[in-house]
Amino acid sequence: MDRFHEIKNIIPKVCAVHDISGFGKVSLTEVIPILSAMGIEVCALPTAVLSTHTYEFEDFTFCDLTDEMPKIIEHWNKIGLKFNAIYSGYMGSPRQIEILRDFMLDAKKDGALLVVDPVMGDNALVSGAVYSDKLKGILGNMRELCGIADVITPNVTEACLLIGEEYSDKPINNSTIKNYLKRLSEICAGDVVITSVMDSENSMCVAVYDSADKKCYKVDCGFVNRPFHGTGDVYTSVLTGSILKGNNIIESANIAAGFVYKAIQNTIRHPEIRIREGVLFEPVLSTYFNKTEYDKRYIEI
Ligand code: PXL
Repeated sequence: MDRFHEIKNIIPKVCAVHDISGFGKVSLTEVIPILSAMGIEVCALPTAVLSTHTYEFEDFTFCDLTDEMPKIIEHWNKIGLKFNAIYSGYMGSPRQIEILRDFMLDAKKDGALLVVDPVMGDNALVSGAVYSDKLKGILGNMRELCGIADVITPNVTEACLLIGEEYSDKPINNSTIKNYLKRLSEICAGDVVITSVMDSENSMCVAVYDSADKKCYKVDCGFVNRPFHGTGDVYTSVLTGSILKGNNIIESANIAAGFVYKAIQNTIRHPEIRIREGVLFEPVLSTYFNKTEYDKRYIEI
């Protein structure tokens, strides 16, 4: 999967296709600072502008940018922009996914890495009215988008939606994890990373299918008995940056899990921070990416 290093930019350029939610730390307000701190340039292709994200907020504003997207892409084509990667997250409408698919297929011909986070919901609750109303339309398109990706990063809810499995909040054993990974790898030809997997009553992990060696892994995320919001976008931002820096999928999944763990530890020290405000990842940015070695948190399953 080295083709994306051949695209000649002074530093890697990632096109981030996400919404911008003004408050609450998800999507672009996480993707941009994290990838910048990793030494990667972010070009933003916003899908929507919201006042806040949609989890635990009511009456948020929502401005759909579907009609802007082709215009932005056309301008970029005109000035000859080439991306080392395209990383997509929250999409506001099924039509946006079609626009994104064509954009990704073009970039793939040039060798771009395609990372798709099929953002659709969490904890079985397809969170927020924005999600639930549009889910039906989005799911089919999202599945198709996963089909062209090099890496997909669904959480367990999204993994179940994609493979047509009933979601359960009970812990999942290794053979079920492997079964989900295998079925997702039939949808996506590349690597599969399932986030927020509860693998026992008191531990969480990330499950990884490495398409190069056809092996399954579990990356330990520790356990915290309090939910956190916005960690999926933090995780996939670090994962994408790490792959672009030359690490393989399991090393990258490991580095990303360590980053989220540290951000959560910071957040726990401040119980006054509400779930909907997201995690305190900012203090971790200045030190975490300078390290040459990271604790190994993964095992093969
Ligand atoms: O990736 C999470 C996310 C992104 N964008 C919006 C959201 C959420 C999760 O709640 O509401 C608007």
